[in-house]
Amino acid sequence: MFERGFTASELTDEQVAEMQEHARQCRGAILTMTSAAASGHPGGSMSSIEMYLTLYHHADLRPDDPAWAGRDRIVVSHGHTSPGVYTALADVGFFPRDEAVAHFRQAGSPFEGHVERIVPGVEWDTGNLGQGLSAACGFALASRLTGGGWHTFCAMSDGEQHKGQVAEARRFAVRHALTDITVLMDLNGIQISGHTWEIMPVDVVADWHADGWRVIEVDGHDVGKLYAAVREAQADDSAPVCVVCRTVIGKGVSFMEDTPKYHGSPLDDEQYDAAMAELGLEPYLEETRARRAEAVQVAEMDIERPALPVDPGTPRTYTREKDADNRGAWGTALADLAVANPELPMAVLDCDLIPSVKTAAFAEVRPEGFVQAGVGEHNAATVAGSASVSGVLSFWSDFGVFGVDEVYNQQRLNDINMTSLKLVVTHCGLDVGEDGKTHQCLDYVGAFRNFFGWKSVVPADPNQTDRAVRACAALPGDFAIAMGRSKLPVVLGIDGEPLFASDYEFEYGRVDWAREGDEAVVMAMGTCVGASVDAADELTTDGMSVGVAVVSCPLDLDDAAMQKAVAAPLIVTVEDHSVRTGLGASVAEWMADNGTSTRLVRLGVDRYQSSGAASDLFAAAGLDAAGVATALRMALG
Ligand SMILES: Cc1ncc(C[n+]2csc(CCOP(=O)(O)OP(=O)(O)O)c2C)c(N)n1
Repeated sequence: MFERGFTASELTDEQVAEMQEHARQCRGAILTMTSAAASGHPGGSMSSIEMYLTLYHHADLRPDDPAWAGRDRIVVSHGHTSPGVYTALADVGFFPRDEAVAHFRQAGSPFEGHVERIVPGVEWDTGNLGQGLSAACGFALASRLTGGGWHTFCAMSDGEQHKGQVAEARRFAVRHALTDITVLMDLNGIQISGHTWEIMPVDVVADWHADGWRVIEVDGHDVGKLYAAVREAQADDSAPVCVVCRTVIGKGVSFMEDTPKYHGSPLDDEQYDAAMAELGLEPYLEETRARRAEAVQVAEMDIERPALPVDPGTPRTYTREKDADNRGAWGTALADLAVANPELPMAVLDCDLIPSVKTAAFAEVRPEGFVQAGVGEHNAATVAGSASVSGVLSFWSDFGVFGVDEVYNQQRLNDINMTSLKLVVTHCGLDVGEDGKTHQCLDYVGAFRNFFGWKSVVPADPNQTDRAVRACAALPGDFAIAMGRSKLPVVLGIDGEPLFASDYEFEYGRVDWAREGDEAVVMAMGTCVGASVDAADELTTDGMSVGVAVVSCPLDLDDAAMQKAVAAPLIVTVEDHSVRTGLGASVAEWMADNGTSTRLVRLGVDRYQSSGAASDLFAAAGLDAAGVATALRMALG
């Protein structure tokens, strides 16, 4: 047993010898599990193993209570070295080692090819290289905002130092003085296709220095020196510290050492026997293969998307007397939430768009929760995600094209990590206006359609925005609340009163009816609702009966509302979104799944439009009131 919290000033000779023995046993386990699975990454696992043992033996963790709130957070960014991580976690008692060795990379087992949170002791699913340091920044930020007081460690590889997101995260850590992050970098000089200096040379020491980190270099296989370096790094409050561990891939088995092949190739039976003999260990591949046929015994971590106790405050009501924009309503609701929940840790990530995404009011009332990430969206997406699983109500606001399209894989990885991020994207659709094609985010529903967890909310006016923001803040899971840029007329009900005010409550998935009618139903989303209501009113004046359904949750259609809509002979969907993948696609899918054959006309965006006033772009795309009315008249004959 070693003391936790890096309290001992140094390792004794006996402890060094003990740790070396742990490392030897772990190397044998790494080779056995990868050979039994006939896949996996033994080389980097063997170069990183002393790093992992140092962290898991000495960080402030409770292997018998892996979810203990005050634990130090350890993120392993090079998730392919899972054999090293699993054997080190087992070494300190998180689960029986045999289970991980026998069931590595086996269908149904938690011991997946890349580290996953379902394994006790793993904090963040990785494997998409370059994202781990950002996750560590989110954990460190959460420690500060919640007062949790934990230290955050991040293990990284040298291959991933090519990635731009790593540089974004380095600068973010320094900008926010996240000095309680310690990085351990496995500098083994090898990646998949060869040596790092052949693939893409990176001067890691200079890079980390240049961004304001302190760098300590150490022999990553000398457990005594490694312990001392990490202890020194952890205690340093002047800057975040990167401990560069000089290592050898495949360390401990001569024919594997410094050989790129063993980045990702397991040993065959003959090589395995030779390697185990060199390590001085008895082979146990046959027994492992036999155990592989047995059921997995280990208890997985029970992971839920967190929901925090949020007081929604008092909703605001916007009226027709003064047009307002949805983004202004979002910014005001956000500041209201901060005021209504003074004790609730909140973070709002910004990527240099304060005036546009309307987060200034929040920054005013909760300056410590306002987190500037600069033009570093990949980092911001991951920071916001990991903070959201650590007791922080976490928002990120950006333009749609940056918060959705720029960071598709980061949002996908957030989903896999069961985050509870509230993404508020403005300037979506043609409503971005004069910024033109490059800024037209036309897939804010379609992109999230591909993920299994994300929910998409597209409010119709400032009143619905206000209530949706307050409601989503209290819900578990990832929500993308998408809106345009323009000021919008408040949507009125048939009684002439604001439809989304008074006793209206936002309920995820519910469709709201702005008009009733049975000759046709217009199903409209977001910015297009106002024009759709105007068009329906125009046709009603001409004696036709046209209903308008306001769909704010296009990925989860309300069955009762759909049954009502398909009772009409015609449905027209209207959206400021790609007509291929948004609301129209959802309605078509629902109709096909439910065997209905109502005529469907889909209005939306079918090409990137030019740069110009949003009203002109809507008119050109047939998405203004005149365009919707014309489409209705044509379809109704
Ligand atoms: C973003 C991303 N791009 C590509 C890959 C594919 N990939 C897996 S491991 C690896 C090279 C890794 O080098 P290093 O992390 O230094 O690993 P080592 O050989 O030391 O184990 C690559 C390119 C990936 N996992 N993630």
